[in-house]
Amino acid sequence: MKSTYYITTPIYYVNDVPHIGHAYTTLACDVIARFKRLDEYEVFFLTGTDEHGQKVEMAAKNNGVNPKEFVDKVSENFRNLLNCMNFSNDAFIRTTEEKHIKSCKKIWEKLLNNGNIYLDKYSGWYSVRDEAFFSETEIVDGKAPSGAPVEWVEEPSYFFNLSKWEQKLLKFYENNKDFISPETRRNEVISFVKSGLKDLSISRTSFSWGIKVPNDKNHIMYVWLDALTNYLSACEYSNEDNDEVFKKFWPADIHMVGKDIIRFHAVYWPAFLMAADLPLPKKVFAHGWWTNEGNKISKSSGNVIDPFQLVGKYGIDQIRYFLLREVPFGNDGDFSNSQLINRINSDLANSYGNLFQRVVSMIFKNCNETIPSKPKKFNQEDLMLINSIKNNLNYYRELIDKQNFDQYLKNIWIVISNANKYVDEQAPWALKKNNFERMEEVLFTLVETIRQISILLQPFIPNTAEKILEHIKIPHDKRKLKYVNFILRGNVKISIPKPLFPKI
Ligand code: ME8
Repeated sequence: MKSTYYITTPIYYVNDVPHIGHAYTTLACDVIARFKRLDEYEVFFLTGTDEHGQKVEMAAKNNGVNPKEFVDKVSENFRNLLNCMNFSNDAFIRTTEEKHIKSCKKIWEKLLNNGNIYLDKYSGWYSVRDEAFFSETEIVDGKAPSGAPVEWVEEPSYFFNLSKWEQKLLKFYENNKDFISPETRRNEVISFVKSGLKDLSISRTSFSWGIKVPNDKNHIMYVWLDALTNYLSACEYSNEDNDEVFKKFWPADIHMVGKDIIRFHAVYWPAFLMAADLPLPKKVFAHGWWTNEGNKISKSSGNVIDPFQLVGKYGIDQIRYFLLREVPFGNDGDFSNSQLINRINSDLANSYGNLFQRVVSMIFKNCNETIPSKPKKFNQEDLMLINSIKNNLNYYRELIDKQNFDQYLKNIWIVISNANKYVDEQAPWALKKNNFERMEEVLFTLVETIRQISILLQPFIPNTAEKILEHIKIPHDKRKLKYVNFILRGNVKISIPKPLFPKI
């Protein structure tokens, strides 16, 4: 039986337009999901939209439509992003779906029956933009720590007994060192929990756009309890007739989030799950924050980077490559057009694109349009190149499991650069005149190296990797990771290649 792998993105608030930050999180998940599929896992890759709450209700009102009409329309923007960036998600969950509503009610009842919910009154600060409650001590200059405006709220509310879970959470972090990544976020979360957890308000009564609390029709569920539960709903938590999918995929292997929402995923979510007697996800990774040429990205500053426009201008694989190569995953990053153009020209066009172009053109011109057959022998230089990826497959697996995308790409680009050097040193054009057989060995070694590189690049730049593998006639069913260890047979006809990455 195949191993399974369940990976999730945050579900995005529909009131926003999808921007580069949303594309970034989903891209990271897409790369991991594609890699795991290549490594023969049965993958469940989930994304979706967060459609309830005060923020969305207000946005609908400002647009003069009822919330349901509004969310039906704007959640479409996030579905369009999937095509635009070539994302391979297996499911798209909306929190207005029936099966999600059922899941939320189910988890609420579980928490209630386990004695973890009680009715009281909330009085304190609330930030609609963050959809979060804040105590007096957290308020900075009259605002939430994120800079969002806050309002004073006093209303009856159900509470979750979060304080009871403080020690259990700390113990869980201690026993599961990889649960929160990277390390800085882990430390941040641990010190937050150590500073003392207060019970959490989990219902609201002053607006109505949300899921009704099962035992009290005057309350709607706090939007974060509703939103986090999507990870259960999507794998059929509330399907009473069939629990196969849930058993197969839950707990999730990784929740990928931005650092802004780590507290919800690494504190509240595991506490809710413990309290509901459900297994905990294996990892929460909180990546860094993109700014635009040094400035915070926001709709109000009008500097939102539109992924649809970027992809239209530069190409899907170019943007996918840039986002994961430019900034070590986990760190903040600054988006700059000039850096993007540099990466496209130097890494993609001059290095990888050029390697493919020159090797395939030489074969086309000099070897009767046919990749030479596998040589009888390889010399030391050939083997160095051919084995550099083969011998390190487990290292690449490890880099993906650590979400270390830039290192993965850097390593591959070292091989690309070595392959380009090898072309210069072996000078196949000179061999053509005096040692045709050696020229064939050299060209074979190069195509074999390109094959391995392209198998490993499929998760990152799927369209281009596919074009290359097609071009050198690697059958579809021989593109999985394990086939890196096989070797090309050669002796297949090829056509003249077109440039893969036009220079900008
Ligand atoms: O928080 N840089 O949704 P959201 C990097 N609905 N990533 C960014 C970014 C930026 N500048 N801006 C946004 C919510 N993101 C909740 C989630 S989950 C159960 C509920 C990404 O639409 C990043 O992943 O505000 C961040 O965590 C997420 O978008 C926030 O999306």
